[in-house]
Amino acid sequence: MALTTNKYVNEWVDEMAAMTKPDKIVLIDGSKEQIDALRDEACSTGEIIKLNQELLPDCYLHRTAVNDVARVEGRTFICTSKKEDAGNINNWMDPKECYAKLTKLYTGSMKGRTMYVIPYSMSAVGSPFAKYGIELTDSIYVVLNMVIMTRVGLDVLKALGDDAGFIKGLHAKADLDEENRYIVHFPEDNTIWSVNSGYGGNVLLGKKCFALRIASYLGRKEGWMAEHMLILGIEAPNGEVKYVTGAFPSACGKTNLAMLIPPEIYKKKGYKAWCVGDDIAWLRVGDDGRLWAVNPENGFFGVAPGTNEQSNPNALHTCMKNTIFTNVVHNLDNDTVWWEGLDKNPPANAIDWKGNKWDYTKYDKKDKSTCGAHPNSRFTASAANCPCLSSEFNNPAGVPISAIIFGGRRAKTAPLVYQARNWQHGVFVGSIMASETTAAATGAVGGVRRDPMAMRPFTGYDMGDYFGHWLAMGKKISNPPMIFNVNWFRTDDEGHFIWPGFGDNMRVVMWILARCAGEVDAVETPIGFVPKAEDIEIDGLDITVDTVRDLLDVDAALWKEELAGIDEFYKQIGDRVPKELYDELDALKARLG
Ligand code: SAT
Ligand code: MN
Repeated sequence: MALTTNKYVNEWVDEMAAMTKPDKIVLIDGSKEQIDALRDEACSTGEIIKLNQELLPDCYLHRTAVNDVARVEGRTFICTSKKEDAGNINNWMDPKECYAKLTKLYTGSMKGRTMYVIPYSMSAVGSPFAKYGIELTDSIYVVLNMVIMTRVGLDVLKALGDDAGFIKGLHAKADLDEENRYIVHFPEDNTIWSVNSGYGGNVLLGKKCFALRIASYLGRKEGWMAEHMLILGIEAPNGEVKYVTGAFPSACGKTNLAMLIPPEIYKKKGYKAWCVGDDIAWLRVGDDGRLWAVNPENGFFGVAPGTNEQSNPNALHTCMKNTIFTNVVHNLDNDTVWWEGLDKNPPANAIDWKGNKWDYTKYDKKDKSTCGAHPNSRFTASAANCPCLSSEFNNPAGVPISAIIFGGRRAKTAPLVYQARNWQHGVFVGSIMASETTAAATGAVGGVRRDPMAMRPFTGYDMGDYFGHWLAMGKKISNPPMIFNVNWFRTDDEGHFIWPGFGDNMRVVMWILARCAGEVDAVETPIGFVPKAEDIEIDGLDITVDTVRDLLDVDAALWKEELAGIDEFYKQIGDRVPKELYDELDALKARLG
């Protein structure tokens, strides 16, 4: 019997099954009975571990293979027919060659296994933003995560109808062989293939693979944008809500900013903060000439370590039920979970992320190999669990964006906040983003790398063309958001963060919104507009206006050192970097003197 009523879906599933040879094919309808049964099956095989159902209802623990704990950028490819279209920043493989190479790896890889067919929607089914995908996978863990992270079910097939316009994702765990791990994208074929991994970002194909790499490609073609951005709403005491998006590299605090708790000074005046999204935004120009955003996801795949009652109580509460924890510590005494930075009571009787007995007394903050939880351990939790979820979360029209905020981890150069002079300059500001690397991708942690718009690992086409698309979008938005850059991570001479961060970042967002409303002045510097120190609210903080002044300082000498690096990076991207951005670079040079 045919699997669905859509012949394109059926033909493609048949073709993939002929290659991978699963014993069984199961359509995921998203029903509670089906998902419960899959969960039970995964528990019985040890793929997931059921946690204390009184303390953590419907929560489970999963451990990935030890060699499979983060996205693998070196093994991620964009396979366009012309190499130039993938650009110099992406890894490229010829599509024909890539299909052939991976076909060998997939062939027979699902023998003895079940192939699950997951119909899913990115953003609310039926929304003008919505795009549909089908992921084929032999991993129940993937099914259970996709059910949380996206909208899964038969209504997706219904909305797709007889159409061929769905994103075809194929995932096989195969042998989890690192040497043969590939995450490849064929934007011209709406296809994603992933093999030999079981880690979230590599295998939850709706997330980075579709909602960023493929979607960015589609967005350029169709005149919209797919960005690595959180979406945050700030509600004023009069009930009016203003929305901002924020682009930060992985593990730089997007989830924390997206779920912030307002500092006391704002709370008592009646301000509230609402989370629309913590990782990905799809943006379109509305009839009103503004930029409108939706979060295409339906859950959070957040970094666990450092999440606690102070840093992000909303995230903590979000993952206290119906959550899958990956690579955290298992507390055997009460069947709960733990991670570094959760609290000061590491469990004495525990298993670490590798599945070994863990001795917390040997834990050394400076030696990551002694951690109980992997630094990139994660929680997968439903957006609906989030105490500060915006009432607009499911609004098919999205929310109007007042400001776009770029940011990264910089110990010195970037000030706490600055505002771009206009859209074009803002695109330049985004394009020169740089950040110290984190554990979210394999590789060295802590070096500075250029990460334009936080999209370096996620742009499905040439980076120069991507900048060009930003400039082109600016021409279509008659009432564009203002563009800012923030840096929460400036350090003092001993390497301590100066700015308190977390919920107190709202103080900076409030200045940003005041600028958007034309309510506050700013000081012009060579890099853009910075606040007057006294305009950053510090009531309730133990830092002084002078410290804020230091945080806002623009060190011309450091910026002059940046110039050569920017030029070099543009050259590396290649000849599609728009002239406008070189003009901006020249103008910056001139302003720095
Ligand atoms: O691993 S994911 O790509 O899903 C998360 C991240 O790195 O931002
Ligand atoms: Mn991310």
